[in-house]
Amino acid sequence: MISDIEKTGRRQIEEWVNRAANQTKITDIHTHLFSPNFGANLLWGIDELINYHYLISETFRWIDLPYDDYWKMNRRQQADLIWKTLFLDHSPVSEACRGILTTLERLGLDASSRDLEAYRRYFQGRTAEEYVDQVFELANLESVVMTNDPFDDTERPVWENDRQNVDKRFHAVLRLDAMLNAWETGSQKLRQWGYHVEQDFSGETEAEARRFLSDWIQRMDAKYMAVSLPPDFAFPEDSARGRLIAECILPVAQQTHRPFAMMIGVKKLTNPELRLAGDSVGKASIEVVEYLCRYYPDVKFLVTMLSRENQHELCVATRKFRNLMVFGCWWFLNNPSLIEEMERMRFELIGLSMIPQHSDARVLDQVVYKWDHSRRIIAGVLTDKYTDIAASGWKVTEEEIRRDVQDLFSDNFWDFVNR
Ligand code: RAT
Ligand code: ZN
Repeated sequence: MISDIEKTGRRQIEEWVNRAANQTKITDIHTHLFSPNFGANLLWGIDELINYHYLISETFRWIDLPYDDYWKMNRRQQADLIWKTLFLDHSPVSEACRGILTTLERLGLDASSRDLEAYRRYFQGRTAEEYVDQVFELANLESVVMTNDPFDDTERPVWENDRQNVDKRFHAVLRLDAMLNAWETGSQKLRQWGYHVEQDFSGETEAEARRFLSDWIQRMDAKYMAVSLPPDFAFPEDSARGRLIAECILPVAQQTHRPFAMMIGVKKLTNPELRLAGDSVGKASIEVVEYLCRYYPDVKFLVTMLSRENQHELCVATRKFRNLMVFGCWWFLNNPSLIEEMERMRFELIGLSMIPQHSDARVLDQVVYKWDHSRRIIAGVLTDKYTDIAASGWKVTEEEIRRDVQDLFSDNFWDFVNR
């Protein structure tokens, strides 16, 4: 039976938690956004929102169009098709569709008008710089962490020639998929840039690959190194990736005190015709994470896993290793029902010592809805948890709730990076 006192207590706790969740500024620890000085790399506005790859795959569920015909269309034509298919011909109930409606509403646009041209007009004449300010305000963001790929030819020149103009609210991450998952081409690039590496690891390859990592961590002031990994990721492993991780990444992570982020469980191009929208998910091995944490206690690991089936064992592994920080509800897990389940389980198993969410936004405006939706769910679960301990006589205070939310939305990340 729930007593009246408990009901009053719950209402008070709910008010405190909601206030803390709404007012605490967020550090978004993994996005695909860019500081405005990266030009066209920073995506924003209604046509980009609609062309999100999550929505591209949903659209192809309904249409017979050959994939190539879609890719030949311009951005606007693609957005028109997605809008018609997912918003007009059917109701937009999926999380990615709903996200657009939340964003329109938070921008002050009339979602009920269904008037795509009016939404387009709203963005005309805006600059990326002013829109970044507006979106950060709406999403209550302190800062975001980018995904920075030195192998990307549009990005590298900015780091080489214009890094002093990176907006201070955008932090860098050294993303290493092109090196770790494609060493044949990765090693060629490194050679072109003056690092003496060989595909067969002869000569001074390992030392030179370490020099490359250190140079780029320094150039970007990268907060961590990161890679996405397949479900069958193994370590130790007799492969280029295994060797690079053992001999280059882990020593550099240890020496520079920068975490190594592993995003595990992505099956690349399950349907290649869908391009970026064609990736899928598979269950990975928790033993690999445990092995790394155990045998490299001086390396800090940020880990997120893509499969729902991995979440419980990842929480348990996090209980065992203080050099492991679990983060986010990644990609196919970034849906209300799964976020709720995951946060509840994490609070129960590891308390507040984790990073509950990241947005993974690819389009600037997306942080508005992604944080709106997640903030609400995290606050709801926290309210339950504080109410439970209050029912045992523990004195819950607004001040301590604010401290805890500050940890979850920002400080747990920064303390982990800086320790
Ligand atoms: O969530 C996504 O948009 C994915 O396509 C990936 O970018 C993933 O988040 C990644 O960082 O590899
Ligand atoms: Zn991502």
